[in-house]
Amino acid sequence: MTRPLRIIGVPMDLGADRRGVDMGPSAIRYAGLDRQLTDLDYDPTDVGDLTVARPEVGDPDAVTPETGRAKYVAEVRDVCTRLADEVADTLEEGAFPLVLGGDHSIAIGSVNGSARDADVGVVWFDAHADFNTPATTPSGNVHGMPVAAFLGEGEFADTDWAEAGVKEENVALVGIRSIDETEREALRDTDVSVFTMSDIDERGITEVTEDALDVASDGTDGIHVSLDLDWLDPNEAPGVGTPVRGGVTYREAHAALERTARRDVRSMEVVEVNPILDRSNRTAELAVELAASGLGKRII
Ligand code: B3U
Ligand code: MN
Ligand code: MN
Repeated sequence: MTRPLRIIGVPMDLGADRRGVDMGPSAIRYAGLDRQLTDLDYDPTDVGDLTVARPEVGDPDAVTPETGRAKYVAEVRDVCTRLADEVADTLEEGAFPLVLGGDHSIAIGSVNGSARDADVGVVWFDAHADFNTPATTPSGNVHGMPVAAFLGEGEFADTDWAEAGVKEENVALVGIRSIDETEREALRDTDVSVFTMSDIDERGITEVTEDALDVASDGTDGIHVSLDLDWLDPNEAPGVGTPVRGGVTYREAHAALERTARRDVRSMEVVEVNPILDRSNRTAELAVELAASGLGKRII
């Protein structure tokens, strides 16, 4: 039986410093997403891209008492609000939401949509912890804040668009190797599980991924999978805005997503593909392959 799935493109680059990540959804589609999904017995419907304001229109330096320093936060909020509706509608209609970024700020919308009518856990595959707030951010970029945002940290507390009602103890960050001192301190005060690259070195990707999936599954109705392509080593995924050496290998990434597919995944996003910085669409192709593994593709 084919399973209905919706592809939702979010050509967002307002949460990141480098232009080009707005072309991620096109590059991922061009890399053969639809065909992969059809081969996997999904029935994909591509709903197209959400409209995202051009950076020239917004005010990058807007600082308000509510938001502190968060570039283009009004525009990010607008996109995330619409994305949350789209993801929630998709789930309500019995389809699987697959969100294509765009920078990682869009996760605020995806997680809110996924968690609107259910208890959701989150597995966050990333080089970065994305746990800054407008008060701690070194860059002002909202793509460094989505985990703090959907957990309602700092200025995001009690917001109607950012805080998603997800429990800290159901959030697992995996593959982390670049973390700001303020993020480290803030994370120590939470129940978020942080699995670093050192953990993967010592215990292996399978064990670490299983632990992360247990965290996200414990007492929840399903898992939201957020895959930032800079999770991988830049040798594998050169087309990202903020590459960090020492990431997971091609095989480790597939192994992790294959384990993920065995669980109750209810929504997924692939983000931070930047075709301008890529080599022959390699990173977008990898995003397609890994999405397929996460959605149940097996070698045999
Ligand atoms: N932690 C830094 C850098 C960063 C976070 N996420 C990405 N880069 N992609 C920041 O700006 O918050
Ligand atoms: Mn990220
Ligand atoms: Mn990252």
